[in-house]
Amino acid sequence: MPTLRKPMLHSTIVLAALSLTACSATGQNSTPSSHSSVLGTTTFAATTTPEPGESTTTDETATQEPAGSQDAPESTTPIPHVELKKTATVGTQLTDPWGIATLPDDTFLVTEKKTVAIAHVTADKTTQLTGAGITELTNFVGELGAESTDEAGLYGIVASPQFEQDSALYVFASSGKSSTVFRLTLNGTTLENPTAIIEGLPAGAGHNGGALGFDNDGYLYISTGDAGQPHLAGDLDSYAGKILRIRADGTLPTTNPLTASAIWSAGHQNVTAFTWTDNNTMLAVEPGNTMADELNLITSGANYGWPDLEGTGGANAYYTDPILEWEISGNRLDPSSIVATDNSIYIASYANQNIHRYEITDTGLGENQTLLTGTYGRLGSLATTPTGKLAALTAYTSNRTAHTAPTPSELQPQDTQEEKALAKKQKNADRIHIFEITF
Ligand SMILES: [Ca+2]
Repeated sequence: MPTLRKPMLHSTIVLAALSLTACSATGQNSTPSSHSSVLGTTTFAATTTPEPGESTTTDETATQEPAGSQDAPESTTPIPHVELKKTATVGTQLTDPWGIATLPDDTFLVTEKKTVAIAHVTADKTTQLTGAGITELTNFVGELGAESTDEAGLYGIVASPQFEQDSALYVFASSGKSSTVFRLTLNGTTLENPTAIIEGLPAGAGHNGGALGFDNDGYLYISTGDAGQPHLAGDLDSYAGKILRIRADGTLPTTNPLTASAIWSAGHQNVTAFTWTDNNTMLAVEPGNTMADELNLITSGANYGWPDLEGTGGANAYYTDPILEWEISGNRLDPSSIVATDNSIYIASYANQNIHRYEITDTGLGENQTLLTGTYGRLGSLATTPTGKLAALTAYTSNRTAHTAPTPSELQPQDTQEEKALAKKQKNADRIHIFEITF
């Protein structure tokens, strides 16, 4: 059995992210008044893999910092607040949308989870893709999913970093028994050349992960949930409850922490989304079980605690603490998505039906600004556009976190007043809302 040793860096990296001292090399003014030039000098450590025996520098003051409650990171200056000015709402007749990918021409591809469909959404129309790729996805979900649960279907979608050259897309599909990531090519309105680049991923009646994304170096990351078997999250012979890292062609990088394994990090219950800052720092969100929702800074070889631990408590032991957490018994977040742009991170919240923004400051993360509260109902996947806008998928009916509500057309006479109110509220649901970020 492979061993995922506690990396020497894995706890200090998290703390360094909240340390002022680690970024003083540029002599940058600590006033984060501009959003345009700070990302490259944030204190987030680059997510490089430490070599065996590599020495680490521990900042003594940093180790005194609390590293995990929502109000722990202190900002020395108020953050410049932003406004999200809606510029468009696109995407009609989407059914249970889950994943969103932005293409270089400023259009979107959206996965429809349960209908096993992919829609191309432009400013003026929504087109359902056809072709051998859709057939393959349908066969995979359908054949294996004969006994499937609501968790079978399509999840994350991401465009190749070289999309303009290779027209390639990556889609996470789950049958409820197992999951596969397919590579496909887009040709007009057809999806062609389906190829499984990693398959046999654990899946179950819930917690099937499904996030996909490329880091700034072109590696593909995949989140898998614990598939309803929490102990597997810490089992390094299982791909359940992990973040995986592979090359775009499906082969294994030589720089992963385990030999002959796609595992990049362990101890996750169900990472719903991840993103990278401009300096390639990886951040991931995952809803908790009974204790705490988490924002984690993901580093090679780290274990984030599930199922032994939720929230803080592991930084001095085997596990890596979150850099932010939200108590489930208090004001939980139930995070559905995260993107980093313009020197900020934006986290979509199912529970609060809003977006929480944190500026990336010299000291790590700044204050929290909440946006869109109560305006659009539950928010699903977020994406950034080539022109710097923020796109938010309102996926009110998604079973992504088991928060379901009927659409207006699904209402039955016996439905409660609460359900009717929910249905009315989601008139904006199952759309992509596009926002200009103004400072
Ligand atoms: Ca954790």
